This record gives sequence, C-alpha cells and structure tokens, in this order.
Amino acid sequence: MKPRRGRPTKSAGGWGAVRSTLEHGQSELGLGRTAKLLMQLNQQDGFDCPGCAWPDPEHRSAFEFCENGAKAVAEEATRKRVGPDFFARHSIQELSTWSDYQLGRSGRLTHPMYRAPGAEHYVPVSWAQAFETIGRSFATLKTPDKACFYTSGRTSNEAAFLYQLLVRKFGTNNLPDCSNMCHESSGKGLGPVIGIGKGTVTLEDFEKADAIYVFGQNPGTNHPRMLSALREAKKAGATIVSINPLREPGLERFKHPQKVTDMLGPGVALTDLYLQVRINGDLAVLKAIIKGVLEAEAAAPGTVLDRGFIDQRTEGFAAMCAELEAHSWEDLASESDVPVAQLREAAQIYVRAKATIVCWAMGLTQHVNGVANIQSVVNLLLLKGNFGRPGAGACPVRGHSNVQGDRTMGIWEAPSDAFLDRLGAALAFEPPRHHGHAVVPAIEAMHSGAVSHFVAMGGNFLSAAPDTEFTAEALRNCALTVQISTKLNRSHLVTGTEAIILPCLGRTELDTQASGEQFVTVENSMGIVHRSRGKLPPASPHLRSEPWIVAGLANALIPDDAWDWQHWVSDYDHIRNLIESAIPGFDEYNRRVRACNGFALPNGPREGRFTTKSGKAHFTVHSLPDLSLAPGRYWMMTTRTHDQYNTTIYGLDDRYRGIRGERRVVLMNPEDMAAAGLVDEDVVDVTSHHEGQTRTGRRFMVLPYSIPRGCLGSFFPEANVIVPIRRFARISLTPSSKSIEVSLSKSTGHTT
Ligand SMILES: Nc1nc2c(c(=O)[nH]1)N[C@H]1C(S)=C(S)[C@@H](COP(=O)(O)OP(=O)(O)OC[C@H]3O[C@@H](n4cnc5c(=O)[nH]c(N)nc54)[C@H](O)[C@@H]3O)O[C@H]1N2
Ligand SMILES: Nc1nc2c(c(=O)[nH]1)N[C@H]1C(S)=C(S)[C@@H](COP(=O)(O)OP(=O)(O)OC[C@H]3O[C@@H](n4cnc5c(=O)[nH]c(N)nc54)[C@H](O)[C@@H]3O)O[C@H]1N2
Ligand SMILES: [Mo]
Repeated sequence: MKPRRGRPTKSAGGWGAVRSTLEHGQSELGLGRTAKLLMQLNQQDGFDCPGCAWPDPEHRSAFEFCENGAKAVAEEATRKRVGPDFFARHSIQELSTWSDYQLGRSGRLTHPMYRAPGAEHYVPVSWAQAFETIGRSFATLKTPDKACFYTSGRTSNEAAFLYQLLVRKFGTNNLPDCSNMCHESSGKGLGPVIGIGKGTVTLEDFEKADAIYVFGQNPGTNHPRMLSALREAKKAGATIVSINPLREPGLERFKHPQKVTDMLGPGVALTDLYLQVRINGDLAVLKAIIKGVLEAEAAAPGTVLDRGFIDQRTEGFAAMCAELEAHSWEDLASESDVPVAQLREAAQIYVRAKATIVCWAMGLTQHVNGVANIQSVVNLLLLKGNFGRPGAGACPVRGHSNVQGDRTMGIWEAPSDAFLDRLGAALAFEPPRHHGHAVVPAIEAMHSGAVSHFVAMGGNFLSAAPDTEFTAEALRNCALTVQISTKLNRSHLVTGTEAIILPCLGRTELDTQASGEQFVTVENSMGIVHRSRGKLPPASPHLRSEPWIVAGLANALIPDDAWDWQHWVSDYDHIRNLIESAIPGFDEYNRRVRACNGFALPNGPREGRFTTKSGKAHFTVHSLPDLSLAPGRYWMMTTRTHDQYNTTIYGLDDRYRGIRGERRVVLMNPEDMAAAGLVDEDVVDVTSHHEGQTRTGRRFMVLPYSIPRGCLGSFFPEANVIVPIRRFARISLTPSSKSIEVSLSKSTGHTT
C-alpha cells in the first residue's frame, strides 16, 4: 500500500481513540463480545489489562481501559485459531515469508506442536509427548548452565515464582528476561543510589506534584491511561516539561474520551515546556537543569536547595557540583541541541516547584549511558529532597503489565545473595549461586554453542532482541527451543534442531485447576499487587495455564524431584503461600490480595528510608556521552508506533504521528534530507556502524519529520536487523536501541 501521510494530530485521545477501540474490537471479536470484555478490564473482579503496567485508580470508573489496552485484549480474545490444520497447510518456510502483522493476525495457538529435526511442518503432539521430548533432550545436558530460560513480562506472579524455582532447582540462574532490554537501566541505576530498583511515587502523587518532567516516553501511545493522571495533575496546577526528540502529540494535548467537555472542546494542553532534545542529549539537559538550580541557590542562598536533606540524607553532593563547573551553558546547549533559554526555563520550573516527579521510559534506558541517565535523574530529585513526600519522586514507567512483578518473584539472572538465602531456606534446597546470562550474553552463548537449550515463557525473543540475523543464528544453533505462547510469532519459525510450542491460557481466560477456578496476581508499575481473573472460555480445550505448564516442565527436567509440583498448581493459594515464605513483603498474601485494591509492597525511599548500605542516597558523577558523528552519519532511534504492542503489530498506521500504511520508514529532519539529496518517500538502505562492523536493513522509506538534525527515527521490530549485538548499556547490558550510529544510501532495488 502506498503510504498516505497527514499531519501529526493535535491531541491524543478524542474521537479517533473511541473509533479505533470499537473498530479493532469489532473486527476481532464482534461488538457484543467486545463490550462485555471491556467492562471487565481492570475492574476489581475482572482481569488486569495485558497492555502496560500503569496502575488503576482506587476509585474506578466502569471504563478503566484505553484504546491500546482494548487492542491488546482483542488481540488475545480473537476468534481466529492456529490449529494443526493451519500448520499442515503452511510450512515453516512459507510462514517465514509472512509479515509480523500477518502472523499475529492468524489467531490463537490451540495445540502443543512439535517440529522434528529437519521437518518442514509442525505436527500436533499430546502434552505428555511434548514433555517427554523435552525431558529426553534436557537429559543429555552436561551441565544445567547449557540451558537458558527467558521470560516476557506478562507472566503472573504465580507462574513466574514457580518458573524461577524450577530453573534454580534444575541448577542454573540463566534467567534472561524482557526487562534486560527494557527498564534494566532503571533498576541498575536506582538500586545503588536510593536502595531500591523501583519507582517511588504512587498515582495519588500526580495530583500533588507542582512539576512533572517526562523524559523519553510516549504515553499517548504506550501508557494512554497516564494521560488521565497528567490531565488531573495539570488541572491541579502542575507544570509539565517534556523532553523528547519528537514532538509527540500525546504529550501536547489530551482529550479524555469520557469527558464531554474534552470531547467537544480542544481538550487539555499538557506540556508547558517542550525540549526537543537530540537523541541521547538528556544527560546534558539534566546537567543544565542542575546547573541552573545551583546558580539560583548561589544567588539566593538557603532558598532553593533542601540543605538539611542534602547534609543529613545524602552523600556525594560536593563532587557532583564540582564536575558541573566544567560545563558552560553553551556547551550543554550544543550537546543537547536545546537552546540555553529553554534549559534555563526548565531549571526555573524545578526551582519554583515544591514537589517534583520525574517520569521516564525507553528514551532514557536504551542507550550506552542508560544507567548514568537514570542516576542523573536521581541527582536532580535529591537537590530538593524529592523523595518520601507527597507529590514527589522517581517514576520509571514500566512496560509489560507484570514485568516488575516477575523481577520481584526472582526472574533475574543476577539474584542477590539475600534473595537466594531466603528462597533456599523457605524451600530447603541449595539454589545455584553463580550468576547467569542476561539477554545479550544469552544470545552470544547460544551463538557460540555454550548454551544449547532455550525455553521461553512468553514473548517473541527473535523479534524483540537486537541484531535479528545474529539472534536467528543463535537460535538455529540450539538443539531444542521451546516456546510457551498464546499467539504465533516469528520465534516459532526460527528454531533449534527440534522445536516445541506449548500453547497457554491468556489473561482474559478462565483458569480452572483441581480445586476450581483460579485467579492470578500481578504487580503494577507503582508496586501495588492485585488480582486478575479471566472470564472467557479458553480458546481451545488443549490450552493449559502457565503454572500448570511449569509443573509439567519440572517433572520433565527433574524427573526424580521430591517436590509435589502438581499439588502446588492444584490451588494457586499454595503457590502464594510459597511466595509468602520466600519473598519479603508478601505477609498474609492470600488474605491481603483479596482486599479490593490489593496491597502495596515495601518501598524504603517512598517511606522515607534510603535502603542503601550507608542508609544515605548517593549523588553520582557521570561524564557526557560522545555524540560526535562522522560526515554522513546519524543517530537513529527505534520506537513503537501507535498500532503495535512490541512485536505484535495491530495495524500499519501510526495515527498520532500522521503516518499511514507503512512501517519501514526513516523519519528525518527536512534540512538533513536536503543536505543528503533525499526527497520525500525516497527508498533507502540503512547501515549501522559499530566496532568496525556494519549491518544493513534494506528498503526503508524516508519521510520528513520534526526531529533534530543528525537524528533519525525508525520502528522496531523492523529496524532490529541493524541494532548491533555488541552495542549495549554499561552495567545494565540493555541493547542501545535508541542510539545506533547509521548511514543511509539510496536503495538499488533489491529486497530484504
Ligand atoms: N500500545 C502499546 N503500549 C505499550 C507497548 C507497546 O508496544 N504498545 N510496549 C510496552 C513496553 S514493553 C514498554 S517498555 C513501554 C515503552 O514505552 P515508551 O518508552 O514510551 O516506548 P517507545 O516507543 O520505545 O518510545 C520512547 C520515546 O522515547 C523517545 N526517545 C527516543 N530516543 C530518545 C532520547 O534519546 N531521549 C529522549 N528524551 N527521548 C527519546 C521517543 O521519541 C519516544 O517518544 O510501553 C509499554 N506499553
Ligand atoms: N529495537 C528495539 N527493540 C526492542 C525495543 C525497542 O524499543 N527497540 N523494546 C524492548 C522492550 S522494552 C521489550 S519489553 C521487549 C519485548 O519483548 P517480548 O516481551 O519478548 O515481546 P512481545 O512482543 O511483548 O511478545 C509477544 C508474544 O508474547 C506471547 N504472549 C502474549 N501474551 C502471553 C501470555 O499471557 N502468556 C504467554 N506465555 N505468552 C504470551 C505471544 O505469543 C506474543 O506473540 O522488546 C525489546 N526490543
Ligand atoms: Mo518493555
């Protein structure tokens, strides 16, 4: 289809969102079923949205969902099916030529499927045969460390806890997860400086904040319900500063679909000051804001900083101030590509605010200096003691709906000794101590042959991971790959010598075990643990729940194990009792999680305690990244469109950005286009450059867009072919998918 381009929309939400919700739901489910399902979404007795991890308000309306949550639900509750006949009709080779969009739209997986060595087709197998095959293959492993167990962030607490327990009982900490590609920089950044790797605000804080900074996040698309919180904050008098290379319509203005005045009028303007920073210029912006705050304090001593807080509750302030002296305003403006006047204004807003929240997502974490970015956010917040008081704090906005809970449950390749001590004591076993592989090292280990067995609890490892070709080679190198999935995706098509698909229940579906109907629990972005109960009849009678599948895997991998996994799975209260005994903060889990809004996990900084070794928060010093580019080179970011959930593509439009019918695009500054001799809709090949290696993605369409010079935008997963496997964040190892050094050349007609 030829792309049609309009202008980016002026606001997010509004009639466009209502229309899109209904159209998408209706095409997958029919209107009656759509309405019935959406009324259960995010309700106390309903199911948690499988979309993002944004929290639910205490007093919920009948419509606690957004356009994109509704799409995520429709995607799972679709009436289309991918059964044995589908796999008999389509060979794996043929399916490999389908787009992600076509694969996702095929429907729900219905049977366990097996691909024999060299086979062109998957064939159906029974659950018993599937587990037997897995058991036989794992029995050949010389050491448990030759296996890796991936997790994506939709997995419930119950499934995640059992899964990590199985993996550790089996004998390894090889638990890479989607978090490694996502907010790992936030966890690794926050932990050492404030004592917890999580955010410190609650939803209620938004209404009490005087200033809110939103760094590197596109909530209009990825966390639409956050716009309601920003709208309320704004109405209560907060000033909002957005820092983003793209002018995202969702950050500019919001029309709440349930507010008549918004829908009929222009909506509510959200951002007061928009800093159109260059890609990875945030560290310079943060330094500039801090510099402005220190200058304001110097001009009127004792009126700006919270001196008492800095002296008694923090360390490292003087060193941080000293490093700042090396940077002039002009340097910081040129490093960030934001004019001095705007940087000064951003600082003044912080100076005036009594309580400040800083929100962020992938625009800060997915850089080589991702951890430094997060710790610099903390530097800013500490200046005025913006922790442990109303309206203030750090707010990493999580992605997958239970990614934070999975980590709390121990889905972590680098568990702390304290975690392993408690787990071992609670279950009377000796968990392995040596750390395992995160995502990037796991790919490298499969590539080199050090790992030969790969199990994925959800997700789409191949398409989500960097360096698609390299990752494909890694997966093909395996002896066995096992995917526990709801829907068909590319990771089912690029497999080890043997491959198995285990189809599982999704969030929306009834989960019945020996003791009756079950609910599961999840932790949202703000550390609240609550219930989720599916209501729909399962898509196929052969589907099993994730905890049930883990119990089956346990019997296959550790045949002589004395633990009664089946008993735990017969009633999820048993699993929650295990969690209570092994993980702090879950006292009386089964009782408290049945309370209407669930319960909050302990959070030291939120409660006024920094849980670092010294009991103090730390200012840290970070040098600016080198953003210089050779002629003809650009920094490229890879983001989501409005019509996708990570690797699941709902449609080919990016409505808010005004792009239709095309995903293989390069968004480019018009002046850069002119300088490079490119015109609108030229087709180019994109080549990344890293450590002397190149990777090329073919045939992307250039579109002029409002983005700083030297910067380009593209969409993932299509652009993952050019993300170099060896370019990742220091400390967190998160692939640097928001800053890749690339060059462009006109396509010569060949295809990808
Ligand atoms: N509908 C929908 N919802 C989702 C998802 C989805 O795919 N679809 N994914 C979920 C997941 S797993 C996650 S992690 C979150 C992701 O949520 P986001 O982080 O909002 O997702 P991205 O599309 O990666 O967008 C990042 C934003 O960062 C900006 N950016 C890029 N580089 C830089 C930079 O160097 N500096 C700054 N300041 N900004 C930059 C981009 O312009 C973009 O606005 O959303 C979750 N929710
Ligand atoms: N270039 C680039 N790459 C990126 C990013 C980026 O911004 N740029 N973002 C990164 C981020 S933030 C993340 S979180 C990762 C996402 O990585 P993943 O979490 O691995 O990917 P998803 O696309 O969310 O996974 C979708 C698949 O999950 C399965 N699924 C859905 N629901 C369920 C369920 O309830 N149970 C089970 N067992 N399976 C289910 C379906 O089969 C579906 O096809 O991608 C990362 N990759
Ligand atoms: Mo994510």
